[in-house]
Amino acid sequence: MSDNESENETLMALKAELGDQALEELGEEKVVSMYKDMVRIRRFEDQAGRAYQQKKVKGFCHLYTGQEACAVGAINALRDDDNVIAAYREHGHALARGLDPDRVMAELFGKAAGVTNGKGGSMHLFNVDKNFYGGWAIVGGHLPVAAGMAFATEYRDLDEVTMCFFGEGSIHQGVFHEAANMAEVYDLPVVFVIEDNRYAMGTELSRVSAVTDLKKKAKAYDMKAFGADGQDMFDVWSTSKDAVDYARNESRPALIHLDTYRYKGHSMTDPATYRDKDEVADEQRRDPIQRMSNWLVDQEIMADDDLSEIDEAAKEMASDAVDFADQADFPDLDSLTDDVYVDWPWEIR
Ligand SMILES: Cc1ncc(C[n+]2csc(CCOP(=O)(O)OP(=O)(O)O)c2C)c(N)n1
Repeated sequence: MSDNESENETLMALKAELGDQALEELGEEKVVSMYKDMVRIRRFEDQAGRAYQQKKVKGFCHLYTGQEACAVGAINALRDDDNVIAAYREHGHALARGLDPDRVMAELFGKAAGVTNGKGGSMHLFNVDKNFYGGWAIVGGHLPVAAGMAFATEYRDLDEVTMCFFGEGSIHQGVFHEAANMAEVYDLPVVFVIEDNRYAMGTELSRVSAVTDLKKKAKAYDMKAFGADGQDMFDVWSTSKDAVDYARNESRPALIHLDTYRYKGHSMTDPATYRDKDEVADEQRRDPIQRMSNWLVDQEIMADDDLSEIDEAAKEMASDAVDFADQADFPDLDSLTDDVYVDWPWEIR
C-alpha cells in the first residue's frame, strides 16, 4: 500500500469503538436512520443550491454541505423535549431535528406553507412543536437567547437541555463571552456547540484568533469543554452525549468544539477564492457520509446496493420538496403584519 493510500485509509476510518458503542446503545436501525439523515441533508442542500441558482430562493442561502455529521450526531444525543437553536446555516439542523423537508423547502422559497409561513426564509427556520427555535442571522446573536432558554427551564425546574450551534466566527463576539459567563454563573444546562469549519466568510480562523484551540475559551468561564472530529458521526454523537448528560445531570453549561469543514462557499454568492481546490479536495477525503458508508459496508450492515437505494430515496425526497415548494402559494398580502406581535401561545409551565 502506498503512503497516500494508507493516509487515505486512516482519514476514512471512524473511531471503531464508538461505532460499537452506538450499535449497542442505539441499535442498528437507529444508526442506519442517522446515516440516512446525513444523506437526506446532503441531497436537500443540492436541491436548495439549484433552486437558488434558478432564482426560486431569494435573499441569503448558506449551505450545510460537508457538515452533516455535526447536526445529526449532536441532535441525536438529545431528547425530543430538549431545545435546539442554531445560526443561519441551519437547514441541516432543522432536518436532523425532524422538521418536514417540504415545509423547510417552502420556507426557502418564501411560500406560506413554509415552517415560518414564508416570512423567515433560509436563515429563520423555526418549529416550536419540534423544540427548534431558529435560525438566527446575526453572528452570535442567539447565544444569549440560548442561555435565556436554559434559564427558563432551570427556573421552571425542568430537566431539559438547550443545545446551541454556532460557527467559530462567533467566538470573538462579545455575546459569546457574556452568554458563557452568565451560563456558568447561573448554572444553566446549555451546551454550546462550535462548528469550526475553518472559515468565517473568507477569513480563516488562524488569521484572526490568537487562540485556535477553541476549547480553551471555556476555561475562562470555568466551563467544561469537549472536542470531537466533526466529520465522524459517532464521535460527534458520543461526545455530545457526554456533554448533554453532564449539562442535564449537573445542571451546568458545556462547550463542544467540532472540527468540520464546509464544502461550498460561505453563501450561494461566494465563489470561495480564498482557498484552493486542492484544499477542498483534501478535506473531502474525510467526508462524513463516505466514512459512514464504508463503515456500514465493513460491518456488513449494508451492501453497496442498499447505499444506492438510500441515496436515490434521499434525492427523491429533495426533489419532491422542490415540487411541493414550487406549487405552494406565496403568503397573502393581508398577512403582512401578522406575527409581528404574538399572543403567547404556550402554557407557562
Ligand atoms: C454581528 C454580525 N456581524 C457580521 C455579520 C456578517 N456575517 C454573516 S456570516 C459571517 C461569518 C460567520 O462565520 P462563522 O460564525 O464561522 O459561521 P459559518 O458561516 O462558518 O457557519 C459574517 C461575518 C453578521 N451576520 N452579524
